[in-house]
Amino acid sequence: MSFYKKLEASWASSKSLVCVGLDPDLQRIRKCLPETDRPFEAFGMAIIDATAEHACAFKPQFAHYAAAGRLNELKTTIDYLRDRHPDKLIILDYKRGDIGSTAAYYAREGYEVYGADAVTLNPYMGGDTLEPFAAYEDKGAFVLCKTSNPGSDELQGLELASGGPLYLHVARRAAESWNACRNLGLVVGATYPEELAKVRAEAPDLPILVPGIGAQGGDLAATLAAGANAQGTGLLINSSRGILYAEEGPGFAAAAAKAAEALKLEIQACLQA
Ligand code: OMP
Repeated sequence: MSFYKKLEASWASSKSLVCVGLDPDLQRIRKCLPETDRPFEAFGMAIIDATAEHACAFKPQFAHYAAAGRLNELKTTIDYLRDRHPDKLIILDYKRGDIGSTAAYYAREGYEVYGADAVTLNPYMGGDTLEPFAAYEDKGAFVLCKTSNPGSDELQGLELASGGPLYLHVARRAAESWNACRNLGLVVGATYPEELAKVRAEAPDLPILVPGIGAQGGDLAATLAAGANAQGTGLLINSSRGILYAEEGPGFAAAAAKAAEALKLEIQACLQA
């Protein structure tokens, strides 16, 4: 199944735009699950089972597992997610970007070793660095466009001599020449809804992954008004800490389920308004 079809199917079956970010943090997990020798795996599986009903996608964040020396738990968590919840999109957030010959290895890592349906990429080395990823026709890639962090304007907002900011140039490229294989999406932070509206105008059909809701204080209503399409989809609204650590204690999974459901319902209410 093509990446866009899989994404459409995950929106349709879940009736949700929620993407649950898996950003495990050992200190916080220990308060939830004090006694386990595979804490990232146990925590991830519990969160997945508790929130799957309310989510179209999960986004494991590579550095959180790598920095803790727990990449084997990233792999088993992704395997579990694919086996138990095959209709959910798995986005491996590793923000790679390198010369094409090396990028081919990163693509193999993300899609074949970890089995992700999609990855996040940094496109600022140029379109040739995306090609090894696009060659996996059933897989997808979300390219950073206008990121959620406070300093994202420093480079992404630079005005080009040809007119308009750099991030809009990236949006146009991703919608057109970079997207020959029809498997790209964009990343735009919920902390920049005005910019999201401009990106949506340049890339009306691209799926957009939107982090920044919850812990980063992004504006959900403005995000949906700026980026949702006529069908009420087109976006994956990510929340990581806001769901994972809704409660840091034995009731963490139930609290995460509640937080994911609340986000799903708030999205539905905004879309209906
Ligand atoms: P919370 O702020 O806890 O919801 O986490 C946001 C997640 O999205 C983190 O894993 C970030 O690495 C990721 N992210 C951003 O926060 N901002 C961006 O612009 C892009 C990403 C991303 O690519 O996922």
